[in-house]
Amino acid sequence: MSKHAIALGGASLLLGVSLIATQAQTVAPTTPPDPPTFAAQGTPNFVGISDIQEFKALPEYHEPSWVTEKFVDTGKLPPVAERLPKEPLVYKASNMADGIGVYGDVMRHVIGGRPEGWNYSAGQSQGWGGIDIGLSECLTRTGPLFEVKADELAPMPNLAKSWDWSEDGHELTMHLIEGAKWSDGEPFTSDDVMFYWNDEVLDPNVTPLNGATPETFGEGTTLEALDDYTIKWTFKDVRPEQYLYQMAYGTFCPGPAHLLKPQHPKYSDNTYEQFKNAFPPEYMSMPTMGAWAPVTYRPDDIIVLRRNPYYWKVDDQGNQLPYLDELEYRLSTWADRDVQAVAGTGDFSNLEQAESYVEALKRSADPSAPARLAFGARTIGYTLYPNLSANGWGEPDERGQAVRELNRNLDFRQAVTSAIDRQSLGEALVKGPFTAIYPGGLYAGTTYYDKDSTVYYPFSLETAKEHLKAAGLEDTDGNGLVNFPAGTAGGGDVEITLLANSDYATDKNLVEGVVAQMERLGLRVIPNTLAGTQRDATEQSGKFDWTIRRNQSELITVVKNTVALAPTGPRISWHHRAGADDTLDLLPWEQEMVDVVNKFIATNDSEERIGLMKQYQKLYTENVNGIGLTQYPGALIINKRFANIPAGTPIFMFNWAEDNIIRERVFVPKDKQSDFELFPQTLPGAPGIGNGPVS
Ligand code: BQZ
Repeated sequence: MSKHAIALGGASLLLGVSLIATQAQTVAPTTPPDPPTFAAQGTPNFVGISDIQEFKALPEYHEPSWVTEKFVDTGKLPPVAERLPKEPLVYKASNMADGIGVYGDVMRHVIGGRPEGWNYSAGQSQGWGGIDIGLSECLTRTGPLFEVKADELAPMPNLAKSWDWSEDGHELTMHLIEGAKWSDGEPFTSDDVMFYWNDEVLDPNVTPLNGATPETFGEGTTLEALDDYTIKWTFKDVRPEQYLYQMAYGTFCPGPAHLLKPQHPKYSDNTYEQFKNAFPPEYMSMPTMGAWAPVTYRPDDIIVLRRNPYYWKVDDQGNQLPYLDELEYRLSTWADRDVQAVAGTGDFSNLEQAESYVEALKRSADPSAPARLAFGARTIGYTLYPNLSANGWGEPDERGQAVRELNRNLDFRQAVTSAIDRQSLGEALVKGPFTAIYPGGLYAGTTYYDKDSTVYYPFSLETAKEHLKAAGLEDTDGNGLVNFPAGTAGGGDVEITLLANSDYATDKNLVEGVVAQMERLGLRVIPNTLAGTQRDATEQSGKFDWTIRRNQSELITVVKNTVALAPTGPRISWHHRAGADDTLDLLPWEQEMVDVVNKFIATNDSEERIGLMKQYQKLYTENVNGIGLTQYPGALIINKRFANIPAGTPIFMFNWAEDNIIRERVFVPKDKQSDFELFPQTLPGAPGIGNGPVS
């Protein structure tokens, strides 16, 4: 490896350049081209968190009249004031786009996943598409932060309504919402929080959905309950405020301990598998702190949820939320979600598959179209990740191990990224100003992105082939494909498996593009496209050579899921986890990335943070930690009868739009209300197999 200073467009960058033959017409790394201007992007009304919500007791509370008549007056439920906590979470009407709402109606979601069961905190998926987001209330909240002013950006209080740091900054005392209840009327207390921490996060036999591990909250961090409504964290770092983002969706959303604990192997004769499957999809009214609870499930057909009578949030007129009485999740495909939302037979979609853009735009342009479509920022991005573990993660065979060694070779990764024609990958998805050339790393257009710190290897097959040679790969049998060196995997053609999600046309489209472009380079790539949950499990087990993934929040926001920016723990990184001996065999530049990320978490100085993320971006893109494929904006499609949809809502940033729009305060004006509800004027019944809605 040697270092050169090269003038690039006036910016000088110190670059690690391999000793590839300079006589071939090779192209040197540069900074990436700017993304095409995308004028259609909506803009949020930036506010402070205190403009959105507060916690306080109100003089009076209200509920839908049919709840009073059919449930309270008949003694089936206590009065609303007794069902609410001492100080409910109060949403301020001044921050609601259409103000105080009215009760009634249903939001009809369509989803591409399928429920495995209701045990989220033991790792079961409910089918995605907003169903787990709605059922899982967490200590803090981040979805709505897309509309929070940068200088006031911090996780929003949620189940934890306030917190204080100790003088020395190592202890964080959190005050939980007091007197709140689960949807079956049982009290929510620190027991629920401590069961999640002690018996799920800290228990190596349990992996909550969305993968919380002890390191997610900082190595050596402890948590204890001081009383029913007070918990105390103790951190090694001083005031690592970063971890408050980890206490939001998807990593600190406690489940109902009063039902889960009796099923846990520590407190029963169950195995861990029996514990995980103790609440199958047929089990109805699984207690939730969310606004709606499941009342009906028909396999491959539909899940229906009805309003939670114990929901602990109100508007500032004292109306108990949610406004919508019912949520439906049609079990179909993600592509069908777009079609139904545009057609008006469904009510909501995150338009995220670029292939559907032109048709969706055409259909929703018609003034009489049932749904409105609004683009947000370019926050949908795909990256190809090489598996960087060479010490056993995923138990690779001889061929697999040889590919791991190649993945850990810089020239090999430079060959792959230089052979990626991102322009044509993007155009194969959708023509027009949507897709941007994305080298990998932090996204252009986001807070911590710095163009001059971003190393881009332009598309050049010649350069790629030079890198491949420098990595020691030649086509020794003349069939157009390079071979492993003699003595490695039988000197056969280099074959690489590529894991991807078969639930999305975009993922499959990108796989086709990568396979064709790698063939040109002389690499045989074999697709392994699996349905969502299977794909996720295969990736988490390390059983892949390469994986294509739609990136999560960390590469957009940096502050959300920061720990996942590098292998900061044995089971955190998407593409480099601990091997059989529980150790991580990090490459030197990976260790530098880990150090930079840990420094970022340990400081709250904004200047220092900006500097650290420049270092991170340089390390990531120069060393090709991941191979960016494309980046484009998504669009929110919502039926026009719904009100209180915040302006400029991105479909994805800190979280998905199902969280970002704050569904519990979305409503349908009386004169626009439909008769689509399947179980009007009913509430969730008692938890149990087959228990339907009650009236
Ligand atoms: C949004 C999201 C809400 C998961 C899932 C799905 C899983 C992944 C990812 C998205 C779906 C929708 O994404 O595509 O628009 O509704 O659910 O949770 O891809 O397979 O594991 O990370 O969020």
